Amino acid sequence: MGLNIQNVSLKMTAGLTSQFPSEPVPQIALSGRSNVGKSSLINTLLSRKSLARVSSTPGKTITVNFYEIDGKMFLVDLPGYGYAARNPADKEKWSKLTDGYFTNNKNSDLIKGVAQLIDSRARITEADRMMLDWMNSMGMPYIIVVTKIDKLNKTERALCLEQISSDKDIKPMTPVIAFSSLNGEGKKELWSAVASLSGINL
Ligand SMILES: Nc1nc2c(ncn2[C@@H]2O[C@H](COP(=O)(O)OP(=O)(O)O)[C@@H](O)[C@H]2O)c(=O)[nH]1
Ligand SMILES: [Mg+2]
Repeated sequence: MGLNIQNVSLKMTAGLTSQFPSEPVPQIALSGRSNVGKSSLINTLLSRKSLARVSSTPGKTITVNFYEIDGKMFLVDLPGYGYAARNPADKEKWSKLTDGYFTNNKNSDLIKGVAQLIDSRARITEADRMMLDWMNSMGMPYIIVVTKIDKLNKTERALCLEQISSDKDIKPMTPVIAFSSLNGEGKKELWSAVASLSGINL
């Protein structure tokens, strides 16, 4: 019964779409720009210090990382986008992998939803909007996770969450979760949302 989150492993670090695992379990993808706090969120969610690599310099390797949880689901760490210094070859690889994950994937029916990460200070970027547009048009279920919320004071935080919740590109009623990997805020809410998207019992 339930999900044993002690039982977790990095099942595959895929640089090619052919390496995507095909276990018949639900997948929840994590999307966001480089440095938004995706790796930190994975570590926080799975109560691990360094399962996912956290870096102060935006990611060098472009891979899709599949974390298997208790043999029952995958959390899928998509490559971060929007890193300005990226060269054309990297951009190409990013598109190929991300596109390959969502649209050219024989297991795409296993993708039950996306956690879209938005930096509480940077707010919604153009690249975020492209992703939101795409999910809206595809009818892909998603939730919004506002990261690094510890960096805002009370007033800033209220304004930030209000602005994001009422943003025109975010579907009405979409869950918006304030999250901090620093102090663990939002971890419980995020797990509930992930469970509900994937149809898993916690
Ligand atoms: N204050 C604060 N810093 C964070 C938080 N999450 C991530 N960071 C920092 O943001 C930087 C990028 O984090 P990382 O998890 O590697 O982001 P990724 O590129 O999206 O995987 C690192 O310096 C982290 O320590 C958070 O919740 N609060
Ligand atoms: Mg990362």
